[in-house]
Amino acid sequence: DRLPDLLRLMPKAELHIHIEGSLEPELIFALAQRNGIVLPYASVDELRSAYAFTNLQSFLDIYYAGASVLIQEQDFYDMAHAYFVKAAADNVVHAELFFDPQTHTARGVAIETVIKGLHRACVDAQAELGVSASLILCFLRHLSEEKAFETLEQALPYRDKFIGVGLDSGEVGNPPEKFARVFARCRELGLHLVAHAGEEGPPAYIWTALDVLKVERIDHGVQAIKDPALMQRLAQDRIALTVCPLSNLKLCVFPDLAQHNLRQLLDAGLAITINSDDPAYFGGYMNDNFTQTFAAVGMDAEHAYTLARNSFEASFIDKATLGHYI
Ligand code: ES4
Ligand code: ZN
Repeated sequence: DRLPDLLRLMPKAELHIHIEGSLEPELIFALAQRNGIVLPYASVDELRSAYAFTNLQSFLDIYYAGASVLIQEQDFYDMAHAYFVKAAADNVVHAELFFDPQTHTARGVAIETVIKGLHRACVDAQAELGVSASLILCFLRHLSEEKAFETLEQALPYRDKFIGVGLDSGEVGNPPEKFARVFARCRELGLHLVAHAGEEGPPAYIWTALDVLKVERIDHGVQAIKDPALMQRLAQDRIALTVCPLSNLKLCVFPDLAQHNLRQLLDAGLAITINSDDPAYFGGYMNDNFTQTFAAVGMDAEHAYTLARNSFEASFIDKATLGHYI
């Protein structure tokens, strides 16, 4: 069976990766030691054994705790560099990385430290690994829109170092329209716009992400299947969904991978992509997501080709460069 080899070897783009979610337990411990931080876990194995999640919030609690070891610019560089090495090994040739500045500024880390470390890793990824990479700044939706505006202000001196903004963290109770004004401002600034919607939240959140925030892609979006009119809208406008199968499995959005709806969404003509979300926490990088999902839902080489092409078409790569990939 040559399908797993095709999945591993085909060039692909990753459009949904929280860089703080690529922090492996070993690196968490190494950075804690480097920065003199005492973790509430005795060992790497003890930390990893805490990775048993029941929903999004149970994961976010441990994900924000893990990110607390990131202090210096070099810490952010080392985290992103480790991700790019894994991405290159999976034949990811382009990646758009989410980062959560508020997770760090709330602890007294300057946004300059965050952005400079991550951006330098993106520059080196191209030179050393042939991976093109850009950054997308995410606002934490459990915090206020006022806090999002403050974060945008702090980031604007580094406007040339990120290509867009997104919306992440706890979804239910924090609908996209809570961030209508700050997204309108980002749109005026010429930033690309994306938002998590329909991961745990209802189809209504996908509608308002599109119609109020005017996002170009939906992160997750798997709950769209409950709303036929929304399915039609997503198909007609070629709105990409950045789906993360192993994430959905680990956060109990689906009871097992065989019941994931990705194949139904793809066969309905939606612009589906496969992504890793938080690979250090969900047990797999890009090729793990591809091989396990294909085995579970029974897709073929044509699905593989469509998913790879979708990943480039849904990316924010400029039109001229896109022609090198598709
Ligand atoms: C996230 Cl899986 C997921 N959902 C929402 N926000 C997030 N931040 C990091 N991972
Ligand atoms: Zn995500």
